[in-house]
Amino acid sequence: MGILKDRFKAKADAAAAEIKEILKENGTKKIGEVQLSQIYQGMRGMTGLVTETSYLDPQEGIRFRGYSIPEIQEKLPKAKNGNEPLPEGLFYLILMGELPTEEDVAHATSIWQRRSHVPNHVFAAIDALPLTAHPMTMFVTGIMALQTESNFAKRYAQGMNKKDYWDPVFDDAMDLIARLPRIGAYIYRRKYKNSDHIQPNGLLDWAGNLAHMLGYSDESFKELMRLYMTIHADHEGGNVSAHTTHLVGSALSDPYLCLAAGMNGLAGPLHGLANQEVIKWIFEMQKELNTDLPTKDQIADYVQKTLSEGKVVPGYGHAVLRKTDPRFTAQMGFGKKHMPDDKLVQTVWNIYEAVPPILQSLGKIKNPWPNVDAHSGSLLVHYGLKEYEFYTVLFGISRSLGVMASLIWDRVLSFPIERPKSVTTELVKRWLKGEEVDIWGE
Ligand code: NMX
Ligand code: MLT
Repeated sequence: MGILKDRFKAKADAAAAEIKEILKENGTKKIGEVQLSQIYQGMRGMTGLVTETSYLDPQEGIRFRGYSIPEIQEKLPKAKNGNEPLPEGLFYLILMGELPTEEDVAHATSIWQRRSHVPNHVFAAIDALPLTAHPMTMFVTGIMALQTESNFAKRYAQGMNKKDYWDPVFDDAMDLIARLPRIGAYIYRRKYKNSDHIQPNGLLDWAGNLAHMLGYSDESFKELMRLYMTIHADHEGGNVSAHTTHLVGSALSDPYLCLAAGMNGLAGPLHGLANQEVIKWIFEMQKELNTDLPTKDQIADYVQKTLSEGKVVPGYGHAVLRKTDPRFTAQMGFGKKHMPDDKLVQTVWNIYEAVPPILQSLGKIKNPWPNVDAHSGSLLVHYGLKEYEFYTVLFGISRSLGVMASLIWDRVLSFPIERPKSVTTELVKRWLKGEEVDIWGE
């Protein structure tokens, strides 16, 4: 790992010097105004974070270090005989800020292969939960049990110079990423396959090995995992899982504690759990309408029913995006190539035609278009992975790439503890009356 770490440190030192200079010259420049409504309404549209790994353009969608999804699909190295980008390459790109060579990607694969051992007590901790526990509960329990292995926690306890924090955080991040596929697959096989576990294949790439351990040997399922793990990895810094990981890290909690916290956020139905909700919703619709290929009119009626019950249409809408999510489009491309006649996949495409005009007609939804979660489950079901409660674990394994790369940057740039000011409505009312109150926290 020395080569990667040394290269990273050289990049980070240069970036830190540049940021110092930028702040020296421009630190007092204003980048916007905060409206009262924004502090009550989820801080939408308020720039409050620096995240180096990716940037989300509301119209265009995500760019990883400047590269769009179609660009990374084209430019990132592939597996032998494969067409989809390897997530190792995406990790390298977002961490280092430059496209990897084939050799860089092979190096990342070998680091993760070597560090993938999961100690037995982690499996024992997961086994202590009832089989009825949600896979995300098992996943977070597994990550927390793995925290015993934290290099950062050990070195901090021994006493460490703050300049060195990034170094064990780097090690922990790589260890964690390496081990998560094993934990995820263990959960899947325990809950759904009678604990008939599959040993890792040390010759496979990170996502290919995940596919193998889940029990899906189809080569195109491996390809799906490579694409899935690449496109779910990062979505700039303000989404709940990334922001939570970053926030908890700012207290110098070790990467295991940070990732577990982030994954708890991902487990919410408005965030990552939406991928299970989409398939659950479609299965319920199929059952109620007694068809596995509902017409667009039937879908439209079902959407109206969902809305009239005061529920959200899962997989649609976004806090930042204002167009169809390019991650949806990438998965649609995979569906067209590998399974154009699959009825569930076709239903997802029919929903894509039926839903946006209905949501638009309500007049209050800022983005009527599909997000990443509207498509992912249907591709998994095609290969037989129908157990939708497991889907968010897959999202989480992928998201570890983005949030861990960002956490390394947070520490190498010495970002301080995150502590925004909050106010009470009482204070707001007094401020509105013109009283002299400390609304700005100065
Ligand atoms: N179905 C029904 N109502 C919706 C939807 C939807 N898909 N999306 C937004 N709304 C409602 C929203 O609940 C709010 O209603 P009200 O004023 O009555 O409280 C109103 O429209 C305005 O919301 P927006 O400002 O458009 O959206 P916001 O930024 O607050 O929320 C989401 C963004 C993603 C939480 C929201 O669109 C949603 O709940 N979508 C469905 C769940 C989902 O797919 N989440 C996955 C997001 C991606 N991910 O993986 O994390
Ligand atoms: C994500 O990938 O994190 C979601 O699209 C949610 C977000 O960006 O807010």
